[in-house]
Amino acid sequence: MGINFERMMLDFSKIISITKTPGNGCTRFSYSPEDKQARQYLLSQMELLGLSIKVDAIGNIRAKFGKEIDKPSIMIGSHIDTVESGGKYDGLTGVLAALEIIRVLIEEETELRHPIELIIFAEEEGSNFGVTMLGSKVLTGRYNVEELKSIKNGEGISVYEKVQSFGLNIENVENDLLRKNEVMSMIELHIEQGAVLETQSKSIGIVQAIAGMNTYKINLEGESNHAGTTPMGLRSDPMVGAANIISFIQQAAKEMALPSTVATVGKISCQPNVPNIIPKKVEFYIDIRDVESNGIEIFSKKLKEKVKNVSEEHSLKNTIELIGASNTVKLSPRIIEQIEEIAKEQNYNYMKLNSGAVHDSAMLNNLTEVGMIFIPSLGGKSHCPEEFTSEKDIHAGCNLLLNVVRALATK
Ligand code: HGY
Ligand code: MN
Ligand code: MN
Ligand code: MN
Repeated sequence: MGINFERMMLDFSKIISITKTPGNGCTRFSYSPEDKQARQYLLSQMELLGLSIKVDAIGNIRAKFGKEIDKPSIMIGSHIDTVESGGKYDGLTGVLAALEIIRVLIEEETELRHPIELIIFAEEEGSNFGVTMLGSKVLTGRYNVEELKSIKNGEGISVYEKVQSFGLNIENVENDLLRKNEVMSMIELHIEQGAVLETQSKSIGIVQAIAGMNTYKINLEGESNHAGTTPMGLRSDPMVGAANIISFIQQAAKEMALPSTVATVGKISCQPNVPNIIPKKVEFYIDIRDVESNGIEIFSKKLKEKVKNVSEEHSLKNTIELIGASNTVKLSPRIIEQIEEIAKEQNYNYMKLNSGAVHDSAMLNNLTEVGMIFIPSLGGKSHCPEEFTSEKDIHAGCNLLLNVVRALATK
């Protein structure tokens, strides 16, 4: 018996309608009213199934079922938070697949030797604070309560305050850490968010490695002055410095780093941000990724050198803050083999590939065996309203995950 696809699509249409930007993609930040509404719906579905539910200190939702509930679980799930005006499928597909798979396993009364655990990670996108995978990083002990008081959003509100005001008990972080023996394996179904499967005409991707990622916040400070009366030779203009560094980033990622290195500046701000004033400060974020473990280090070294040289040339003060970091993660050979065995048996049209996007399951890699299944993204587009994955591919990916979970849970 496969999943009940119509039932899953009912969940899907409910959740994608919960967005702050109707008509312009999905905007559902963690700890927002939209998040609360989506959580209420999903928690009510979990209660209907009689799952034992826990919402942890940072807002990860964990829901388990199975006779021997305290044995190491098979964990499936993803995230429901989005970027600003993001797509419908990023994260949500993996969560709804997990919910539907649990429904099917309960209905068919499969004899399970391990409990199945649905997880919905909080703040995967980092849309509030710029730190991706915050929920899974806190779950796995990468941030403590004190540090959560120092990570702040653009309005100066800390993670601690935001999560507390969402009604969670953030002080409980240390008690809610994931322990080594809790999870036997974690498998995340996710859209590829790239164009490899599509160009290779494959419907399933078995992920080998997940890119590492460094997020830097760069602040350049010069001298604000009158735009009309200040001679060009007497300026220390941080916007010119930023422009130099940003164009270098593109060139360096293309020509001076590893072929697998990518780098993006997707967020920039300027003070006082007035057309007839030479800026005082310019702040921008750099997202650097690579599936090769030394790629980020090679790039970061060149970046720091460039920031230093440009600051000297334009008499600017600079700060470079590493606000988020995650290593390249090679996924579990046992889980990859299990997925491939079933994909072969059931004639899925699959290939193995790496993930340029980061994913929560990578954060659990030192505590359990991790695998990921990708399904195609039309035109490789993601993190935008045009993001699309066909129902046929979603259905195939869910059924593959269901059969992998059955195999792992009955061993
Ligand atoms: O940015 C990412 O790779 C993920 O979608 N948060
Ligand atoms: Mn995602
Ligand atoms: Mn994403
Ligand atoms: Mn993810």
